[in-house]
Amino acid sequence: VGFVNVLNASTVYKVVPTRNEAGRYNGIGGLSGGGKDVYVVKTDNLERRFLGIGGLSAGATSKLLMNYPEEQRNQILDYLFKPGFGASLQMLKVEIGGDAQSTDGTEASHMHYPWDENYQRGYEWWLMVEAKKRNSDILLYCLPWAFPAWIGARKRDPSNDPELTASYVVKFIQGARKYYNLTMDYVGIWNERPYSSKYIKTLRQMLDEAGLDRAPKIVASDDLGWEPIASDILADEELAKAVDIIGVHYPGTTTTQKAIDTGKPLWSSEDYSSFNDNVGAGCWARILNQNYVNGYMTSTISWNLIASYYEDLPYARDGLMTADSPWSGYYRVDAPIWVTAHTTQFAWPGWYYAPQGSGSSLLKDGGSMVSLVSWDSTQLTIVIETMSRNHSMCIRPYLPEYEVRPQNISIQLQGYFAQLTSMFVHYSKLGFDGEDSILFKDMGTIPVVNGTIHLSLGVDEMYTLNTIGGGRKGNSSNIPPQKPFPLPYMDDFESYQEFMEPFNLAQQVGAFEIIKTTSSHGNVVRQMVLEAPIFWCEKETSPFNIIGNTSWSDIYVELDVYIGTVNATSGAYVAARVNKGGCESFSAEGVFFFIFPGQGIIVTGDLARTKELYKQDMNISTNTWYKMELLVKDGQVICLLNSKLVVRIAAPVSPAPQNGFVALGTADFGLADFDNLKIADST
Ligand code: 147
Repeated sequence: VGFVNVLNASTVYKVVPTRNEAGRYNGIGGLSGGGKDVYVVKTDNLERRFLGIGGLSAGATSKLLMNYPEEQRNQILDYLFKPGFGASLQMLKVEIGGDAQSTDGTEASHMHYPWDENYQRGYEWWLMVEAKKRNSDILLYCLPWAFPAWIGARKRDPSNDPELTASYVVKFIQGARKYYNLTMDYVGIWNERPYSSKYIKTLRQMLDEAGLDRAPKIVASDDLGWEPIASDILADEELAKAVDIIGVHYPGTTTTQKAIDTGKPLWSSEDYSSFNDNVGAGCWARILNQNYVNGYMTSTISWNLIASYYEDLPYARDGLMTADSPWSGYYRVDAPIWVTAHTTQFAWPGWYYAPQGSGSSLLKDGGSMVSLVSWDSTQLTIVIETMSRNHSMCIRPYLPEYEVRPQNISIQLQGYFAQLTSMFVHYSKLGFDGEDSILFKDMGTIPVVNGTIHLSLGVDEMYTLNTIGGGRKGNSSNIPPQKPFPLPYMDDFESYQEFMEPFNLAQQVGAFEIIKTTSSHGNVVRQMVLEAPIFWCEKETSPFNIIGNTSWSDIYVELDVYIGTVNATSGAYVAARVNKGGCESFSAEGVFFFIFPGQGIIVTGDLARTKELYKQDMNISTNTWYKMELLVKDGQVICLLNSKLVVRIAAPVSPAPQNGFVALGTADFGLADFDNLKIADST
């Protein structure tokens, strides 16, 4: 059972793990000769500091996480954040909710209205607290995708009134501190949307004057290119002072001379967004190394942190791991977690990258290596990846053709590290075409002889050579089996704390939160948004909240609905067979049963109400609870209002969706209350 396979009589060692042993590398001495390709690691001229690997919770990607049974929830959080256990993430970036759709749902704003301020909404606060509990050093970074309408001061543009927008962002940062003792390390501008230099400078000034004991650094501009931010920084001294870090999205591992000339740290502040199978893991391994090797980037953040949204929403499973089944407790620890561990369990923010050509470089026969040195220059970590092109494509940008071949390499340590006699080894090989993967395997040590290490690298492999030791592959047992969304399903919302979002209702437009009332209804779910927000998506229609399973076809839904008179919506609905969410929500189709006080009822085939299936004038009152029932069964749509049959029509036929989520919501931005949701199969 060899972990060390002597390829030829002399020298080159291939770490060949077998699947069932504990894998101690039995360091064989007497190395000479070695790989034809020699990589020199020089650590005397260190410049750029590694600033950590992060995960991004935004666009409602963590929606379903909070509702996991406590045991599994803790296990999942450990895989993400607990040092020396799993991904051991060093940075957590979160959305500053803006009451608007931001990819897989809407995240609530801390200020729905100018007169409103609330730090109990959503799940980002909770997530940050859980991350900090596990790693008090984790760095926090926040960024808005969208803004409530009032932020634009009568324009749909957060740059229109810089002081107003900055005070809104500063409040979020102060609230984090005041209510959760969380210190924001970094703050961004507006995700993938235009910035104004004026706003960035105003934000810098207001952060500095906000009485924070440590004001966050500004990252700009979280957009898809290095321009115009790099040129703007070069041309404007005051802007250069305000911006601490240039953060770019999906850089394809490259940067520009202008970006380098700014002298700022360069980050890939959003990257990955790839399905988390082994190809996704290959993508992540390649960009984690090559964002530095090719593009000088010293931090890379994964969108998303964890795929905790209904799988049929956009960008299914584009997270480091998957937890989208809270009702069963089932989750998956996907390979990107162990790819992350290859760096994060052996190097920390503040360490230095060895410069390109002196320990960080592309490998001659494909792949790359980076060398990281501790702040005091006593520890060395070398991360190597050899991901082939077809096994490491990311969602974007296009990946040019390249070859990776098995190769023998020699790594020559110079200076202080030349005296090492061995280094610890962790190893992964991503399996394809039915082959098993080996993930984050402890291989013991590899000999260093005369400062030289010989390695025989295969394809789609990772090695972490390190002096620090440790490295632990956390393992939580008892992952429950996956089950479909349970039926019958009932929620009277009484178990929630006020201002929370109902757990399984994945809001796509609008913000729905638990409000305590003194009526016999007790807790209700209230749609809170009064005015169309400053969208992140191209457009939004009516507040829209989905739940359940897209395989549902014949289904029964029951819901109590109340529409008042002050700031109220004009109508409200329950729906079935709903086929869309995310930025496409405006075009969602299904069967929608609406009531409009003072008007009557309609049944439509879409959320936007362009496909009317039935209409009837009827006396419906404001300030009154109605029980709405929608049954889709055997080719019929049946609606009841206060237990009275009001609609019986043929169900729309294909191409109208024949299956989909259940949904509820309001006809326009405005208040409505919902209670006693029941979903059952149609029998
Ligand atoms: C990014 C967003 O910033 C994320 O919130 C999330 O939506 C992510 C999903 O992949 O995508 O936005 C992008 C949308 C489109 C492109 C790039 C980023 N694009 O077409 O190049």
